[in-house]
Amino acid sequence: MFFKDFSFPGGIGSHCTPETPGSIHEGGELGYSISHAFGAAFDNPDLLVAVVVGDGEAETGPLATSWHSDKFLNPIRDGAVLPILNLNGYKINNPTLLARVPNEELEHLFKGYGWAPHFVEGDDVDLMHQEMAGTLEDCVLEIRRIQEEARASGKASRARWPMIVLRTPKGWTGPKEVDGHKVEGYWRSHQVPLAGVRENPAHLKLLEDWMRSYRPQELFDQRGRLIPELKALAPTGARRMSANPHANGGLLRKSLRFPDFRDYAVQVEKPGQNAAENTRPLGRFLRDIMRQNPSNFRVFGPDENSSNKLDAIYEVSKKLWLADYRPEDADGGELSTDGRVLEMLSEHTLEGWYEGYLLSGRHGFFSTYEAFVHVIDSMFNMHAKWLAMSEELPWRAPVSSLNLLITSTVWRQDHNGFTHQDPGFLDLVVNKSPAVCRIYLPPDANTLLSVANHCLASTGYINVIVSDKQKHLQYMTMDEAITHCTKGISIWQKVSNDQGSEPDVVMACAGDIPTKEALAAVVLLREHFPNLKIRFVNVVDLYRLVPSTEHPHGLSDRDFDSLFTKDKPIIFNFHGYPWLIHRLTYRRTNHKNLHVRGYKEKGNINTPLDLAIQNEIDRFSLAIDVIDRVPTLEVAGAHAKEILRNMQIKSQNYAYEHGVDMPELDQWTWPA
Ligand SMILES: Cc1ncc(C[n+]2csc(CCOP(=O)(O)OP(=O)(O)O)c2C)c(N)n1
Ligand SMILES: [Mg+2]
Repeated sequence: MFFKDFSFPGGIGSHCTPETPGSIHEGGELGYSISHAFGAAFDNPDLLVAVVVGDGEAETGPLATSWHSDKFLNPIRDGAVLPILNLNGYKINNPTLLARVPNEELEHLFKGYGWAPHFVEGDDVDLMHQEMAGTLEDCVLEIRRIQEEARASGKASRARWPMIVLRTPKGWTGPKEVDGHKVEGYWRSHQVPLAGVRENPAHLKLLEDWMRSYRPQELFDQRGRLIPELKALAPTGARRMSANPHANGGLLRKSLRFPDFRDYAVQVEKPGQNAAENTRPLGRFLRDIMRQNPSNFRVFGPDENSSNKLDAIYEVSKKLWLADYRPEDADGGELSTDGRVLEMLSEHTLEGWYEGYLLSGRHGFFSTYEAFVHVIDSMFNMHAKWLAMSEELPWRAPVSSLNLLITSTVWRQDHNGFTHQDPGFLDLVVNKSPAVCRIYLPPDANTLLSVANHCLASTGYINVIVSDKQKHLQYMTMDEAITHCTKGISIWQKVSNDQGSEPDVVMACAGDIPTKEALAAVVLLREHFPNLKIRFVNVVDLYRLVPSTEHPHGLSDRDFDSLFTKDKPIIFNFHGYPWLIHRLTYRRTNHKNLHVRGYKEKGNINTPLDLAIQNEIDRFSLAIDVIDRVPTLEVAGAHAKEILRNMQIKSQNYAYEHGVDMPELDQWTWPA
């Protein structure tokens, strides 16, 4: 039964998949065993997380950078992590680098990362058990000593935590040789050392001998049950590895305590008149969440929380820093040995910590630059898969959602340029199970607050929120924002003039800058064509575009058709790559009339309007798009088109001459 369950079609996975009780780390994609372990240890003062690291895994980027996690472990309020680097010498097909350098070099390496390495080496099973047991004991005592000292003195400082380098043969105790090739102690032992057991009797015999070498008759009774004296060795209840509640974090999860997000609202008297930094009120909201949840909420960022205008958070909790301090750090450094904001320039390590923190039952928030969230593409993939599988397991209690704020976005890379323009993460997100992914593009500060409040309270999802950090026009009062976000997509009545009739065109948009340009386009069109009936639709919840049969947030076809019409032209101004909107809507009735603008990889050092013009998401291009697609304007609109084109040329020339956009265009507001 066991053999037909393990790694067998329809059975349980060969990795520590979500179906494996006691696991928070499948390890499918290698590289973040250590960061996951640290995530579990943070704010768990009594927890000791032992983590086995493959020597091949240790060559990956995420793992290599995660050794630095030791500088973020506060011995007073955090638990401990004991890494066990399994130097078995090989990967799938190659020796490992760390196994082929002298021990002295290894020792220097790990000391250099701040660890105190202990070596356990050999291949004599009985001796090795003793030696490993002794070393583990030394390490645990050392960990306790560090913790007791810090906790007694109340002074948190950097510690040289122990780690173990365990050098053993790969495929240890497996077949020594197969078909004349060395297997035990060589890469040939990786995963399936005997490939031909079905057709090759010699292989089958080797398999039998190998299995019998573990003397199952001494371990199991006639019916295949573990004998009572061995069973009695296992701990009981939550002490069992499989029943450890930290590895089924939803069981330990306590709901966040929330201040009322409405208290952080930006005052909006009239829509589209005043600008504000969209992320700044969110920073104040996060600050007070941190205040009310001092031991189970963390904020993560790759050196960017200030840059992303979330720095209000430091009023309540600083950035954890246990390494050396300099006098100048007192001047705006916002560092502290008991800070609860984690900043390190490794998106991998942050994401790993955050996942480990969530999977062991806590809450958090991660903000990162849009272009570089791609660094963790595959980690996002793995977590999404973990969540999707976990949803099918009734015994896994739901964990808090992973909330990812994507900011410093493509459209405002004024001095950074082309490398910082990449809104493609959303394309990746929509590949994943609709059961676990959400995408929000709030157009202003109040909608961002409403979305963030919703996301932080949720469980079981990855919530991706796209919002730029620069000053942007504010459109909605808090009440309007809540209504808009609740619907996820709506017609902006004050901007539309098709009430009671059919529109000539639908102007749709998603994202802060695209929304502003679409609004400005509506104003231009009104000037030139006062009778044109325009319906203005804004999308906050991107999955509203998808059919309801495909995503729980999807609109029914009937609702979609009534918003977007069955036959009128739709101009959709999108934050990301335009084809994503086609991908989400290709089955909708009016898809053939849908014309999407978005980022097309045109950019450099640009002013915001120049970048918009280059990618044709600007007000002039959108107005031209409308002229080209509304049948009555195709010919009549020629003169207006000329004027709009001239405006594009004029504003680009101005930008190249002065380095900024023409003030009247840059400071454009909705006509009062
Ligand atoms: C990031 C990543 N790259 C490649 C693989 C494919 N892969 C699976 S196992 C393995 C070798 C791992 O070697 P090691 O970490 O030393 O593990 P062990 O020797 O204990 O099997 C590789 C390359 C993977 N799972 N993840
Ligand atoms: Mg190995």
